[in-house]
Amino acid sequence: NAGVLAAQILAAKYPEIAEGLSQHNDQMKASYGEAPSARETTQNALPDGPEVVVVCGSESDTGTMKRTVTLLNELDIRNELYVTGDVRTPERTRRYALSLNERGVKAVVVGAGASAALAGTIAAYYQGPVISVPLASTALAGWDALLSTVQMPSGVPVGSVAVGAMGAKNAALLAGQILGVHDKDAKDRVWAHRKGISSTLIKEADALLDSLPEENRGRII
Ligand code: RP5
Repeated sequence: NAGVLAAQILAAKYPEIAEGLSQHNDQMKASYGEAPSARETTQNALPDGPEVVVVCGSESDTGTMKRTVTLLNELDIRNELYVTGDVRTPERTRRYALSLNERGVKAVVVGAGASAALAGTIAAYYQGPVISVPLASTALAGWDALLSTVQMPSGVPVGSVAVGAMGAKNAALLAGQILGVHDKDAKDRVWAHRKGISSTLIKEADALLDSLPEENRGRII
C-alpha cells in the first residue's frame, strides 16, 4: 500500500505513473470480478476549485477537523470541508468521492471516529492520496478509529496520521507536502511554516535556559 500511495502522490505530476496506477487498479478490480473505472484524471484541476478537501464523518468531527482547515488556509491552500458518513449516507459518500476525481482534487483528508471506515470508502472511489485522521469519539478514546483506519487491505492505501488534534494539524502539512511535489510555491510555504515551528521552539528553549543558573544550562560543546 505504501508503494501505491507514493504512486498516487506522483501521479499528479507524471502522466506515465497515472497511467500505470490506472492499469494497476483495473487489474485489481478485474481479479475481484469488477469492471475497470472510467479514466479520470487528477491532473486537470478546475482553476478555482479546492486543491485539498477535508471530509468529516459527522458534524461532531468538525470541531477537531477545523484545525486542518485553519492550517490549510494559513498555508494558502484552497480547500473545502464536507460532512458525509460511510454507513449513514453511503450514496452521498460515493457520489462526493467520485466527483473529487473530476474536480482535480490533489489530496483528501478524512476525519472520522468510532469504526472509522470512511477514509477507506473514499479511497475506494477517489484516485488520489487519502490521509486519515482517526478521532476519539467513543469510550475507546480513538483506539477503535486508529485500528480500523490503519489496517487497510493491500491494493487500496490510506495514509494515517495521529489520533485527534495533532493528527488534524499534521494532515494539513502532509497534504501541503503532497501538493509540493508539483507546486514549488506550496512546498516553500509548508517549509516556511516548519521553520516557524523550529524558531518558536528555540525561542522558548532559550528563555527557559536563561531562567536557569549558569551551571545547569544545557549546551552543545
Ligand atoms: C462516526 O461516528 C463519526 O465520524 C463520528 O466520529 C462518530 C460519532 O458520530 P456522531 O454520533 O457524533 O454523529 O461516524
